[in-house]
Amino acid sequence: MENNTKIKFASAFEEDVYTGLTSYPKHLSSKYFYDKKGDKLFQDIMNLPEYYLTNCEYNILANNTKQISDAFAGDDGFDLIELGAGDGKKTKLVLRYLIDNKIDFDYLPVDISQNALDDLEGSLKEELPSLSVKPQQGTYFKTLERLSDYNSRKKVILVLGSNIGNLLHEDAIDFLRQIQEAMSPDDMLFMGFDQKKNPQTILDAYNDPTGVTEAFNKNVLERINTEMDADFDLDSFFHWETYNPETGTAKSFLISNKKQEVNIKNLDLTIHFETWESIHTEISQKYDDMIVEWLASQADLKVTDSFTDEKNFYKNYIFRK
Ligand code: AVI
Repeated sequence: MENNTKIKFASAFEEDVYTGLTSYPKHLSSKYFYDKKGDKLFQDIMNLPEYYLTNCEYNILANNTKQISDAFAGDDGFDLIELGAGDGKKTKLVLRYLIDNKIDFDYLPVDISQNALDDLEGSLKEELPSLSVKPQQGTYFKTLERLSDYNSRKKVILVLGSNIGNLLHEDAIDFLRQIQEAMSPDDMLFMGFDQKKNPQTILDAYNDPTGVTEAFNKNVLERINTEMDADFDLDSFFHWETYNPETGTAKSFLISNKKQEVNIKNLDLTIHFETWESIHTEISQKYDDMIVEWLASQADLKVTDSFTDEKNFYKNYIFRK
């Protein structure tokens, strides 16, 4: 372990790059995939035929709209808080049903990016003009804390896309616990979890032949090049995916195809790579009911219902306190 306590870093990204690339084995966090280009690449991934997650979750919401919306609404009004709303394509199924059935609710999409919220609000104004939208710019947990007694009525917290899968179990429990702490006894959490399945289906989803996933993975190197004045040669790294069916963990790596040195000027750092040396960049955890129930219990939550698609590829669970 390197001692980097005396180095002044301009950002958490710089510090994480320093720590990750001076560790053995090397690692970088997938949270740094996402800038303007990374967001666009992820949109492209969601349209890939191999990336079944988005379609499965859309189908679950489309085939169970009434049951899910009725569970959200209960007998009185409520508020729907969505963490990381994206383009809202899936959520609009539920929003439309709630409006058509004259349910009293506000929709509060939460995102760190004001741009993403502005785009979503624009499309909602056009498609669902009578919807009451209250966009919330900020981090998930600061916003949840701030909203803990918004309208002082039931809250439903929505987290779609199996984003929890990009966290190690320990961090996933932390994530669930922070949500649990912001919930009142009547509140509900509705969250998507990609399921364990044929390992080949999973490998294919993270290994598309068009190379979009590879470009997405390499975007972290591209960001280091532009934001830290580094000289990663993107052609001398390739994307590699593994899946462990026992643990349900898919892992993405970037592998150096030659012995090389990379300079990161802003960190005053030269990194040496051996031929075939890896940088671990992402985990995409796959689940089954036992793992989800274990995570929930660790966070003092209970699974009370779930919805799946006909192939059991993906599942959305309802949690209560
Ligand atoms: C955002 N997250 C749930 C995606 C996943 O499936 O792990 C990110 C992704 N990485 C490669 N393809 C998609």
